[in-house]
Amino acid sequence: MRSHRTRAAVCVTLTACALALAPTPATGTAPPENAADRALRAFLDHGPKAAVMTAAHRGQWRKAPENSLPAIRAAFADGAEIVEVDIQLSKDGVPVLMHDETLERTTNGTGRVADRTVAQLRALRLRVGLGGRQAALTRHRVPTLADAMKEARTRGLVNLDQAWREREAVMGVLKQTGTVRNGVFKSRAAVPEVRAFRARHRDALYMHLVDDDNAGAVKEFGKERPPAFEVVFDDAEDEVAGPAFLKGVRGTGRVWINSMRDEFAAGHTDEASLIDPARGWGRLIGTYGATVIQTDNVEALRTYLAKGPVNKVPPGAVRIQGEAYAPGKDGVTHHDTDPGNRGDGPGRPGEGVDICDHDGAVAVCWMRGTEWLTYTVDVPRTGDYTLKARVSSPYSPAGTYRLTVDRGPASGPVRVANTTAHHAFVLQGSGVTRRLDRGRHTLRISLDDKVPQNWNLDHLQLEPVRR
Ligand SMILES: [Ca+2]
Ligand SMILES: [Ca+2]
Ligand SMILES: [Ca+2]
Repeated sequence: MRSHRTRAAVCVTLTACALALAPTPATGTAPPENAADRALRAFLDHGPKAAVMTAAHRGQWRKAPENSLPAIRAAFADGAEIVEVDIQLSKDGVPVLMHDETLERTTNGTGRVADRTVAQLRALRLRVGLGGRQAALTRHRVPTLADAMKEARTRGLVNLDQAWREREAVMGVLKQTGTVRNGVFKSRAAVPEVRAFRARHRDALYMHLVDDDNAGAVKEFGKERPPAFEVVFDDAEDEVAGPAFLKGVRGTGRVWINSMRDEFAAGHTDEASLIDPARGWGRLIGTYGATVIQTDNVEALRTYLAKGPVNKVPPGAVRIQGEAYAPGKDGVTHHDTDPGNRGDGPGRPGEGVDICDHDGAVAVCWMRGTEWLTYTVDVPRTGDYTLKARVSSPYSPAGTYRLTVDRGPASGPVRVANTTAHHAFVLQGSGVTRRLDRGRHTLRISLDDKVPQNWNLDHLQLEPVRR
C-alpha cells in the first residue's frame, strides 16, 4: 500500500491533505504517524480543543547557531512542532538559511549573501547563538533550504520567513525534497497575489500576516482563507487584537502570535512569561486565543503548556533582581559612573543606576568599570551557597565582577561570557561559593576597572550547594 507521504503528496487541497493523513479504515495497516504528520494534522486543526503549538524562532539558537541544521534538530527534539527559518537567495539562485542580507553577524564571511555562490556560502562557518561580530565561530555551516527541509521531513513543519519574494524558487526546493507538506509560506502581500500563488500550488501551506494596516485581508480571502493567520499587534487597542476580530480568525484557522519582542504582542513576551506566564503566554492564549506561539524559549514554553509554572526559583535558593539593589545614596549602597538612568527601564528618580527593559526583562544595563551594587538577601537556612547571575552581552570579553558577602574578602574576578545579544539572557555560574548562616546578608557586586565592561544583569541567584 501507499505510504502517508505518497497519499499526502497527491492531495490537492488542505482538507484533502488532512483527510489523506488519517489512517485508512479499509486496510487498517497504515504506517504509524511520524512527528511531521502529527504537526501537519495539528496545524490544520482549528477546533475548540486544538492544542497550542510551539514555533521555534530561527531554530533552537540557545543550543546551536540560529538558522542552522543543529538548531532545527534541537528545536524539534525540545518539542517544537514548527521551526521558523529565514531565507535568502545565493548569487546562483539557491535558497539558503540566513536572516540578514549580509554575512557579518552570523558567519565569518563579509558582504552580501546575494553576491556569493552557494559553494562560497557553504564554505563559511556560523557563529554561535544569535551571532554578532564578537561571537565565537562554530564548525557548523550555512545550510541550503534543501538541507533544512530534509531535516524537517519526518520531524515537523518549517515556517518559511522572508521567502515570499522567492516563493517559486522555494516551492521548487520543497517539491524536489518531497517536503511540500512541511513548508509553511507566509506573507502580508495583497490578497490577489496570494490567491494567485495558492491557485498555482494547491498543495502549498500558507499563513497570512495581519496587523492594523491590513486587517481587512481576513475577510477579503472569503471562503479561501488560509489555515492560519499571524497576528501582530504592538498595542492592545489595535483592531487585530480585539475579541471580535480574533474570534473570527480563530473560527476558521490557527491564531499565530509571536512572543519574542514587545512590539509583536503588546508586551506579552517570553521574558514577561518567565516572570509570570499570566503576563505572557497565558495571556496570549486566554485573552487573544493564540493557538501557535512563536518563541525564543522553546523549552520553557513547552514546560508551561504541559505543566504550568516555569522558571521557578530552585528549592532552597534565593533570587534577587538586579534592579532591586539596596535603597540609598550613590557611594553608600551603589555607585554608577554617570548621572541619571541611560536605560529605557524603570530607574529610580534622581539615581544614576542604569535600568533597561529588554522585552520584559528588567535589568541593570550600561554597566561600567568601578560601578558597584549591594543587595540585601535573606538566606532561608544555614549552608553553602553558590552565586549565579542571569546576564547578557554581545561582547567578548563582556566584563568581570567580584562578589563580596558582608564584611568578607572580595572573590576573584568572575568572567561574564558573551551571550550573543543584549536580549539573550543566560544564567551563568560564578564558581564562587560561600558558607552563609540563616538570616540577613549583604551581597556586593563590583565591576573591575581597566577591563572592558559591557553587560546586563537581570538577576542574581544564590543556590544551595549539595554535598
Ligand atoms: Ca547612569
Ligand atoms: Ca552605569
Ligand atoms: Ca530583573
